Amino acid sequence: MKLLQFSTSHYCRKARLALGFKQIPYQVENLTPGLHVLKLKPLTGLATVPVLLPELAGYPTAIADSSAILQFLQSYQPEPSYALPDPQQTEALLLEDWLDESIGVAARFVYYDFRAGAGKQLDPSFSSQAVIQVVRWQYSITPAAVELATTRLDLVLTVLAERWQSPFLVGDRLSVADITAAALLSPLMRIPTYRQTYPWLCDRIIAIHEHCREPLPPGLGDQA
Ligand SMILES: N[C@@H](CCC(=O)N[C@@H](CS)C(=O)NCC(=O)O)C(=O)O
Repeated sequence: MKLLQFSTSHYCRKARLALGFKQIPYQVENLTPGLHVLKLKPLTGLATVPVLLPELAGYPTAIADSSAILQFLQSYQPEPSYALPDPQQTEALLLEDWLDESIGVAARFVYYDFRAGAGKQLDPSFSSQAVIQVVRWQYSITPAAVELATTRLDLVLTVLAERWQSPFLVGDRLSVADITAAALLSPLMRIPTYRQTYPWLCDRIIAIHEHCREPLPPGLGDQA
């Protein structure tokens, strides 16, 4: 299988965590932001990564969207499973959707705002700051939007502070909710105030990356 990705994308991290959990061998192809559309549009009709190419006879050529990829992987190789019995699976899927549609976007806003301001010294090079400015323009990352995103993150972190007291967000084993939360909140690990205020979040993100045998995100472990 091949994963088309941006190496820094937290949605691509989600797909890699699922592949790692299932121990499915795969290759990655890192696309160039901007040019990615030329490759993706004809394949999927969409412009976003991750995209999984199963490269197997009898399977779809390309699967777009991280949630669709996780669903495909679960049906392609049921064990080890991140599916729960119903109604827990429905709850996990609802959490996944909320995290995908709202929290992943909020984390992106807060992260790029940090990288352009207080966190500029992480990489002040012209090329890095130029990419950050393009992303801020592309997604309309304005101060007002960052404020709304910060409020959204406060809500999710309040909910998770209670739910992640046990190792898993839903049920008694790892689900799509855990994989999604660990991936989509990982950009916050680059921001010292989040690391300091939410040490339990660092612990959960580390534990899930270890469970899925995926290298830790920047800000945690050796890459801090
Ligand atoms: N809902 C999608 C969101 C993926 C997404 O937003 N990917 C971003 C990178 S983090 C992307 O490809 N952006 C490029 C673009 O929108 O042209 C998923 O879960 O896969």
